[in-house]
Amino acid sequence: MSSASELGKFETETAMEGTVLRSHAGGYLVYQPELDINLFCQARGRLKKEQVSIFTGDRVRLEEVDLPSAKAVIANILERENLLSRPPVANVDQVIIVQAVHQPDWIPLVCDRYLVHFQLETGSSLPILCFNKSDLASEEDKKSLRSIYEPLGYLVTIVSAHDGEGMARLVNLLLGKVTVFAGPSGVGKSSLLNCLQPELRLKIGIMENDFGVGRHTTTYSELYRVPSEKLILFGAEDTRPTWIADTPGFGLSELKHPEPLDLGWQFPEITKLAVDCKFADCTHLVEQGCNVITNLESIEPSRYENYSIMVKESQSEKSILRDTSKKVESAVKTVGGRHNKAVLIPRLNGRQRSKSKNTERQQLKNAPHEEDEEGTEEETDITGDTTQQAEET
Ligand SMILES: Nc1nc2c(ncn2[C@@H]2O[C@H](COP(=O)(O)OP(=O)(O)OP(=O)(O)O)[C@@H](O)[C@H]2O)c(=O)[nH]1
Ligand SMILES: [Mg+2]
Ligand SMILES: [Zn+2]
Repeated sequence: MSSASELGKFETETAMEGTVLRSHAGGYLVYQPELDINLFCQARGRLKKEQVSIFTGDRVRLEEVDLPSAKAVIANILERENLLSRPPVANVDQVIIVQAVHQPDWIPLVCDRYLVHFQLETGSSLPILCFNKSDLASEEDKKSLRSIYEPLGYLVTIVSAHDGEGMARLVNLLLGKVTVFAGPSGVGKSSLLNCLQPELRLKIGIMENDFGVGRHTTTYSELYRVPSEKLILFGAEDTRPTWIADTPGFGLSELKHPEPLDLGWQFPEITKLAVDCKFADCTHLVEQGCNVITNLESIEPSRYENYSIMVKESQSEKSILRDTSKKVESAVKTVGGRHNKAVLIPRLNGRQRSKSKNTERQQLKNAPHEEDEEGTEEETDITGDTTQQAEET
């Protein structure tokens, strides 16, 4: 990469474009390909005022490029091809889900949760599965991982950032693409980038024991361009620009929560069988005439178990939501419906309600008799709305 001072004064009349590598000190680090330099950029005031979000991977139009200080202003964001919500990276060609075979031990349910999340995120393409730390894995481990996922159409790479095993195949998958490395913390996402490009010296977790691998060592998403000479070292046959986003490991609570009936479509083996189920809204869990249940022996047991767990979770989330909204409905009421100005306000209990003028008059008329506790009263609530309601006893 050239340094700004080497390039001297650069004619900046022509519009320049760049790629956002990451947020940086309240601004952004942007790579400009023609100059082959990184520029520290601030967003134009208008973008800030309009609260326009700028993400790693966004392509932007640059103005006021000042080479000596390597600074510029982001004038606009160019149209995005796509945007992942978690991790937030724009213009992504593919996602590689990185997991460790051991340290931390591979967990099938976690793997399937990540697959579902990224399939929902990307809509079309199947994510690639990358199992790292193969130096800690037995041949049996590797065979069993492949045997679960390859027959379903997933690309499986088994690699070691420590001894370089499998890296040539991984590099060929990366070539010419913008790839996001995503997955749990401590599985070696940053280590894989360091393996490809040792000069990056990315911070990696400290291996404390088999389980306590550094928690969230990487704290922000950053896009790195892998130089072609590095790719060639790993046997790449061409030199197309290759980008990798290293991202922080993220927790299960941040994964997408699909609807129960959408989950079947995220499991290719269930989708294939579901076309012959008796009911269109089959959950494939208990129904009579379910073609998935009839052919259960053709599905890898851990996959069906994970599918069932996710569907049941999603069903119970939905029923909790329904119950909560029922409780909310009975605890609030709508007032003032005109001009879309209806608002929800809490219903008051008897003790908190003030008596309406009519009720007060009625009570004076009836005095000195005791107030009839079973009677009705008009309730005036804090908004001044009057409603007829049975008095609570
Ligand atoms: N044995 C072995 N250990 C590895 C390998 N790759 C990474 N590690 C170790 O795993 C630990 C975590 O690696 P990181 O690269 O920080 O993991 P990460 O996925 O980037 O983690 P976060 O940034 O927290 O999301 C470090 O102690 C690495 O040395 C590998 O191929 N084999
Ligand atoms: Mg990391
Ligand atoms: Zn079914």
